[in-house]
Amino acid sequence: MGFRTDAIHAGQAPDPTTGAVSVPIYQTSTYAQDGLGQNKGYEYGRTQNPTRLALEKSMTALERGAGSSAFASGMAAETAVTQLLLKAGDHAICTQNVYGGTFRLFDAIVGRYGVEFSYVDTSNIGHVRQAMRPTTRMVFVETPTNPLMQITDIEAVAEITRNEADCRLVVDNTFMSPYLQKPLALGADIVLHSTTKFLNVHSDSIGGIVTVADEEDAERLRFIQNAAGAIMAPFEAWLVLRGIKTLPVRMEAHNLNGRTLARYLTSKKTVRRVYYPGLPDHPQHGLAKRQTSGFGGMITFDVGSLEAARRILERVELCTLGESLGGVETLISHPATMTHASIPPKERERLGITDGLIRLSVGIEDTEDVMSDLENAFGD
Ligand code: P1T
Repeated sequence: MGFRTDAIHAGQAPDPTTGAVSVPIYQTSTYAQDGLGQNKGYEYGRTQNPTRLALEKSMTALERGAGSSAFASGMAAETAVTQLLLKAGDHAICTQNVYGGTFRLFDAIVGRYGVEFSYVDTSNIGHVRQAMRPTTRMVFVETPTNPLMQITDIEAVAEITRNEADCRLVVDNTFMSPYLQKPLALGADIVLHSTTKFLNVHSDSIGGIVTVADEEDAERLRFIQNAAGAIMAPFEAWLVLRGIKTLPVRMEAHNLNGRTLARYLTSKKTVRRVYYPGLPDHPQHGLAKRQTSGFGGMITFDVGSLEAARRILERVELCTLGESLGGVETLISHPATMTHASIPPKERERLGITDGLIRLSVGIEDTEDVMSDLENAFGD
């Protein structure tokens, strides 16, 4: 089936009991069993839930994988991936300007269990090759990166990881969604999302999901999901299922608005630099064109100083100042003090996450309204 058909139907068949076209929210902690060892495939809510299962089937179809497991947040999904792939003595490579929470998880938690991380500019394939060690078990790539919108060539990294025993390529696909980018088709082994963003879209739930290419990984991940227990709740799964149905049409709208606003921002005197893969002067514009079927709605721009950024962030009215992204509403944020505050200031400076950086998650409102809100906030 085509992507748009799968977005509506995969995993979301009418309920066999009642015919309900919306997958019911199975709000239950346990299931009545017919006898000892006899059940309908459902024993306990942490282990199996039909609403969660529907979402997992939907995402397996959309990412073209072998299986998926849904978690309580994007961070819980990432934690499960580290539990799947890493143990003491292993080495892992991670894209250097990832979401601050990802860095915090690897640096402050997983690192304490005897796993060593190298933070690498994965948009430079030579750097990835150089960082590989015989003990490297995971290459974690975020593309585009949050917030600097750097693109990593997934196929080229897969070429490297494929030749290494037991090394998996993991792609955080949160910024693109499976509509715009399909990492497994490009050779990645594992793809994950914070479903909190484009998949859920209405900014009313927190969740995460992991889809894997390999059947054994899928089984092991289900084991981890049950054993460690950071499951997605049935209501959240239902909200994400609802969001997914309109993912294709929304991503087209984010895309269109993103391109228009990125071009507008390049025309502003106050804006020193615009980071958007859809602009011809983006260093990896060609790669983005090849690897994705659209550039999405995430734009980062630099206005030179904290004061200039503060002025704009405090003057916007339609754009909502807040963390998160991928909602129908335009969200505006300040990475240095918000999403990336957990990265030490020196490291932020080295990465280019300056105090003048503003991140825009372009929603699907009328573009002219968002533009005029920004125009008022710039005040020039
Ligand atoms: O917030 P949570 O659902 O746990 O997802 C974490 C996460 C993982 N990966 C990426 C690329 C992300 O952007 C995030 C969360 N990001 C934000 C909250 C933000 O405003 O950037």
